[in-house]
Amino acid sequence: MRVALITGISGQDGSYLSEFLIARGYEVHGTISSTSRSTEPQPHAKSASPSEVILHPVDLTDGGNLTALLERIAPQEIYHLAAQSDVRLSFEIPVQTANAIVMGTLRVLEAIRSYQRRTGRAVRLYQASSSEIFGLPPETPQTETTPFHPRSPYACAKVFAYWQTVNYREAYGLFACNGILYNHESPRRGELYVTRKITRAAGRIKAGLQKKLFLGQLDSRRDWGFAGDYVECMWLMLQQETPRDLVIATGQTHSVRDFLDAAFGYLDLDWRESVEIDPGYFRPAEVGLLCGNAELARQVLGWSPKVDFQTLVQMMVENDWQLAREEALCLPSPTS
Ligand code: GDR
Repeated sequence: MRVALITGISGQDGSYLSEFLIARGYEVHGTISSTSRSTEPQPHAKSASPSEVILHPVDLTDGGNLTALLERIAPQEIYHLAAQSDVRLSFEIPVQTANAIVMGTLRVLEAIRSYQRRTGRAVRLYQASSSEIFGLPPETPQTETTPFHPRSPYACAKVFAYWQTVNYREAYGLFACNGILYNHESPRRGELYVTRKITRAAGRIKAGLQKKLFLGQLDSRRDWGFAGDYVECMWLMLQQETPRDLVIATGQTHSVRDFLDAAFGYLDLDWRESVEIDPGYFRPAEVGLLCGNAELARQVLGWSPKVDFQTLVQMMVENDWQLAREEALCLPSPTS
């Protein structure tokens, strides 16, 4: 039986990835942090059942801890997803963000190197890179050769993690690769990311549970895909003969306004009646437009996204409209 370890398994991607791997017969282990913040995406309670995933409370600030875990479970594949992944929050807690991403990734790489040296067993590593490393890109769409221009403490940390992964591959021959994933969403997305914040609010406004939705920059454009599609790439990248860094994207870009139109429109609502701008959500440096070209992933992995923008929005709105109706049913009636 193949054994996989997912760091940060309690997030959206860990949830879809663990389901994906279990369906392929893997024994799936996951690390969870006892210090994870409320801004992290939701636990995967609704997906892979806890009995099918073996969880290990591992502090990624303690490298020895991780090496001991590798020796115990002997994974062939490691998916390093753990991070502080909220871009806006990274401006408020840059040091913790760097600790989690920079040192967390380095510890994973070092743990693998020392484990391989001692046991002679090969391990493959997927490193969750991000389109945020392009920040203010000189070209659109971006490819694997587009220069990086990170625009947040989060993105700067991700640039370090990217190059450290490349460095371990080149210096020590590690099978390690970076998936440069553009924004990927789903009904399991954390509620502080803009898409889920919008679909949650649309459902609650429709159900009469909420009146206003406070947002920041509505002109930002992102290449939004479906997280369930993207975890397949993580796995495919580790099944190749040689490790490669790949851009994973849909090639379509939409603004936050477009997302509002689609989400509120699906429930016959006009978002202009509910949305107010709160400058508190503006970022000190904003990433205005990201759009990826995943042609190389298509050639190398034979992958292309299955879920388009409209379907993604519908999927999220339907889920959150249902949640809001359940929430409304649980509320005491005004007369009781
Ligand atoms: P992003 O995702 O920063 O692209 O990073 P997010 O959904 O947070 O923001 C997208 C855009 O929407 C604008 N925006 C708001 N964002 C949030 N969160 N809340 C708001 O109220 C709001 N109003 C407007 C933002 O300014 C931004 O321009 C995500 C994360 O998952 C990263 O971890 C990952 O690496 C990248 O995607 C790829």
